[in-house]
Amino acid sequence: MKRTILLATAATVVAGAVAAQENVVNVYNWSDYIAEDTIEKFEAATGIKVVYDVFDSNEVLEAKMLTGSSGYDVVVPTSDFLQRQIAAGAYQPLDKSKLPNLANMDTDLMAGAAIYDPDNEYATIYMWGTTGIGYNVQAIADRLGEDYEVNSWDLVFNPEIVAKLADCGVTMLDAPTEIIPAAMNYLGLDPRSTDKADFEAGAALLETIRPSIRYFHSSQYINDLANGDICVAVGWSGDVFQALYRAEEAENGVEVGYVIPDEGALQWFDMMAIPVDAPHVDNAHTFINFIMDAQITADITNYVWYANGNAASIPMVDPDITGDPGIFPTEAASAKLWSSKVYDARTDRVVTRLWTKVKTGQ
Ligand code: N2P
Repeated sequence: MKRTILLATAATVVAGAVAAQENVVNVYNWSDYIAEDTIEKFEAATGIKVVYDVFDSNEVLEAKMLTGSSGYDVVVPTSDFLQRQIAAGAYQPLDKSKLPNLANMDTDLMAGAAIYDPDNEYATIYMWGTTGIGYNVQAIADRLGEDYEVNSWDLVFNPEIVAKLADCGVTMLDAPTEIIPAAMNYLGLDPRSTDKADFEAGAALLETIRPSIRYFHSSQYINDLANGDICVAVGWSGDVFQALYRAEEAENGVEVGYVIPDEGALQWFDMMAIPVDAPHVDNAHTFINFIMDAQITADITNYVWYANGNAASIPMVDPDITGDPGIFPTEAASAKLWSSKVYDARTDRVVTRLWTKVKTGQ
């Protein structure tokens, strides 16, 4: 308290200099994406205070990064968005001499991330996952029969099937660059295509099923699935597992499942990066290096049920997690995953316009 007052007074004199000296790191991460004790442990280990904000949309983060002066020191864009933001000059190169824990990272996964960020110059992997289908096991069995196997995008993209589920609540992420390509893939088109006609075809399919969709939102579905308030969510792997776990904890009888459909799904990488105008660059490096500690990353994966890119952490990850094909896909499933593709500004406008149409149902 005393310190805050002191800073506030000094700030009126030399705002910039004081801000630079504040022992703070401003972190902007996805919601439901860190262990309960990570921040506490970081503060205890380093004496640096964490100011932690959350978002649930790459578009929201991107708007802040492209505007600049966000005040954030560490942010976590998905790799395709990262690529476009690097090109726009939104980030500063990592000072790898301050990141000894880079040695813990999985070289294959980092090579994958380097497709978006050559030589991993600007970012390192935080967590990765897939965009698949979360569902309420009993609600599906009640509506489609005990023998119905949930293993296909039919569940949400076949208009007749999804119509049978509309009453129990079907939701989708508000993530146009993930959902439209999933619809394109279902139609047999390349999910990485940037052809306008392909986007239009994907969006047309989404418009067909739109009457069966309760909402488009990227974080609300965790609690709703856990509570049995919805029965299907096109969502992110770890979030669905968090719903499963919350339902188990609540002992409310809701059984949640997650599937990477047989037709394939998006595999994405979320990356830690430092904005070009970050006020606390040293602290940002200290934070990123701390997260890459093997035990700290293992703790995060064990809490949020997302796979990570930290090879040294894997022995400390719960075998139930490393052994779950929904989190660490089998080789056969991996072969069907696609990676996200960066869109140029024009393509992005096409996708945004189509998405607005899908969402509003007009
Ligand atoms: C965590 C969502 C992170 C994954 N709630 C989105 N890339």
